[in-house]
Amino acid sequence: RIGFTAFYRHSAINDYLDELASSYSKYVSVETVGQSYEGRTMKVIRITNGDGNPNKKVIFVDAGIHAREWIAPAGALYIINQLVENRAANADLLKNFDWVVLPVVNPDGYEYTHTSSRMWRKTRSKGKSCYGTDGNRNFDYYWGYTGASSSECSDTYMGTKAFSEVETQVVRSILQSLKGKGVFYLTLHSYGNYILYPWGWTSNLPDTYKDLDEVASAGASAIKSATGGKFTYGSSTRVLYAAAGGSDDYAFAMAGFPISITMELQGSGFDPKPAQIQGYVQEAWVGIKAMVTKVDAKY
Ligand code: 0X9
Ligand code: ZN
Repeated sequence: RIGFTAFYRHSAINDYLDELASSYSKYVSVETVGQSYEGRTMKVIRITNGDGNPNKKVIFVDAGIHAREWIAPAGALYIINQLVENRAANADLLKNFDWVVLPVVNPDGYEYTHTSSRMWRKTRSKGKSCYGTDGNRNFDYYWGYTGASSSECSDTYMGTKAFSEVETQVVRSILQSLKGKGVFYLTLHSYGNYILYPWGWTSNLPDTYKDLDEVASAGASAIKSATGGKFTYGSSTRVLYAAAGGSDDYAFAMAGFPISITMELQGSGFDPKPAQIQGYVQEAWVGIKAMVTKVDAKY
């Protein structure tokens, strides 16, 4: 039904979620959480172990806020595939957590990279002279403070106001709805092999950076032992660059997620060959499992 040797279109991704909900109704439910600017249906899948406990901590994963980063939605699908279709092997990851996954935050941009312009990054909302806002500069925490552009045509355009985009509003609602239960927010991007934690808006470290660092480090070392792959981890400003208005800072500061991680999957570009998908998403999954195990021990 699903494989990891091709990239899927948005409608095929939605179909996969719906198929899982009907085949595994004891464990899985799918909910429509909004419509994109161009009207595409945005769906989240909620995965449980079926024990009926409504009070579990929640892990929220999203991907594809940047349109061209195709390996990120593939990584989200792999997570879903493993948690549902390889449930027995991953029982530990569902014992104390429910998982909520939004595999494509920016479906309009994602489709646009399939049909028109492979390197598109932003949403597709219409501006005065250009299209699109960088979703990962559009969250309301130090919005526009640094590393974001106020020029509409820039690839890192911050938008007309915080949460100007319907797609970032959807992520905000999910994050806010999980307040108090959400312990781990993971947002998948590519590329470059990074495991990043707040802050993105300042080079200062959060008070609890040791917890973040332990989780990130667990992810990186698990990958290192499994594949030899090297992931750099640290605060996103310190190891990458300063950029405010990201979803990770928002989840951490404004929605109470004690662990908030941006993972930049492997690759030497935005366009891995289909034959590389499986290896890259499997490697990410090794790191994610290790991070979740650490989160489980802490919260
Ligand atoms: O710049 C970004 O949004 C991310 N890198 S990417 O190459 N995928 O565009 C990094 C985001 C890190 N987090 C924050 N700066 N808040
Ligand atoms: Zn990105």
